[in-house]
Amino acid sequence: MNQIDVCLSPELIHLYDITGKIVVAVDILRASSCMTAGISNGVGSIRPFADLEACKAMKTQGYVIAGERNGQKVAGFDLGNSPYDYLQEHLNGKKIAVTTTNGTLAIEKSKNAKMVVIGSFLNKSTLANFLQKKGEDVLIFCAGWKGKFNLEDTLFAGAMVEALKGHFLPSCDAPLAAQALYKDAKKDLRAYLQNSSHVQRLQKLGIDRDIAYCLTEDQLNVIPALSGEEIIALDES
Ligand code: 3SL
Repeated sequence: MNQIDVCLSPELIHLYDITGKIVVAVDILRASSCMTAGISNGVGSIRPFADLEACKAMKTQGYVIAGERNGQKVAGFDLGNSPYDYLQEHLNGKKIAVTTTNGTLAIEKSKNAKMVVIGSFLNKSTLANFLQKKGEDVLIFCAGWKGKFNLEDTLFAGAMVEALKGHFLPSCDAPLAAQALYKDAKKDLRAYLQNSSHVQRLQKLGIDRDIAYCLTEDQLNVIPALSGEEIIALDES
């Protein structure tokens, strides 16, 4: 049986051999949710950058540039890091270059994987079905916050472990812990996360509607995947 594992922070990724695995990069609030929303909205491609200046420079190459640091839109960028930014109609077919505090770093650190896909509650079941069909070992890679554990990414990891139980064997205790947390939280994810650090941070910035959107399960049926440097919609046909 294939194995499923969970890396709880980019600081721990060196402990995992990702070369033969499908990595699911996750930053529920909000980078991976934005990417899922954008690809579902018909954005042509999304190019992640950990480095802010490298991302900004993509403007001269015809990219729409999206930038977030500490929850806020970076001055001079076209978009911030709200899923609603990515749902704008005029972005259809456009190329976006994006940099965020944690999510784009996790993607950058995933590049040696066999395949990198983008996970969020928005596309949870579509992704679970895809991973089941592929039959490869899977690592759910939580972006966390500046190297630290965060609850929302871990809950999503647990949701995937739960969705894939019977098909994948947990590799260590992290998937078991994530699954237990998700089972505890799933009745009301929003309430469970009320005291979590990033929900508190985003609430202070007045962005409750992003939180609600990002925690809604199974709204979208796309699988954003890294192809070279760009995230595109995986063609499943
Ligand atoms: O760190 C990130 O990648 C962001 O998703 C954080 S925020 O939700 O935009 O603050």
